[in-house]
Amino acid sequence: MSHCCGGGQQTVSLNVEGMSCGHCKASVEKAVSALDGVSKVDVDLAGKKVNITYAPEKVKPDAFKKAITGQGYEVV
Ligand SMILES: [Cu+2]
Repeated sequence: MSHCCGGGQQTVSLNVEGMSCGHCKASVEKAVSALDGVSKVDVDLAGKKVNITYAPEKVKPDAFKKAITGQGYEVV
């Protein structure tokens, strides 16, 4: 089975502590969007949330947590 334009996208919302400015936002977005299967990363600084759209057959939410903690932020 194959799709020409990516079926089965999923979205997850993570609560992340420690993001305080545009630089933090950019670091998190860059680290997560570098993962294979991630199509969209949306950081909400005020809400301390990171919304990620991804292909579940390619990447698991565990990888997002690792990428974010690897940048020095805490996933709660
Ligand atoms: Cu910052």
